[in-house]
Amino acid sequence: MKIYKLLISAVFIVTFSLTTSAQHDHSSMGSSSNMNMNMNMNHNSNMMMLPPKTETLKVWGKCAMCKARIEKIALANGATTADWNVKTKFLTVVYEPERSSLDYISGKLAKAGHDTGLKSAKDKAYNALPECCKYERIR
Ligand SMILES: [Cu+2]
Repeated sequence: MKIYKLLISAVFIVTFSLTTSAQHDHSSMGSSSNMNMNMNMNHNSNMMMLPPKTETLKVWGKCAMCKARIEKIALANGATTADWNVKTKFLTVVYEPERSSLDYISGKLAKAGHDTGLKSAKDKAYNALPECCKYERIR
């Protein structure tokens, strides 16, 4: 009778541990398939259009000519809207992440002689700016 009880409890323990490990397997499988689903969803949304990004970048410049130049460069390089504030020296751009980036626009501005918060212009590019545009360089 004692042996019988022991057997039952052994069976119970084995069943219990099997059940819990099965549950554990199940939940880990569940979470990994959830992860796959999320990854697929991200993948799908990457294939569709991501929402446009609005970002602000410091761009050194001086005058209305700078404003026209800076905004034109941003618009020519993927920005859908561009607004440079002559007082604050901040450029606000809206762009589609698939088509442009702040880094990319920044590089183009530096090439035209404008230092930015991300990239410094080469001296040659800065020197090529019209006299009225030669802003005070900070670096
Ligand atoms: Cu200027």
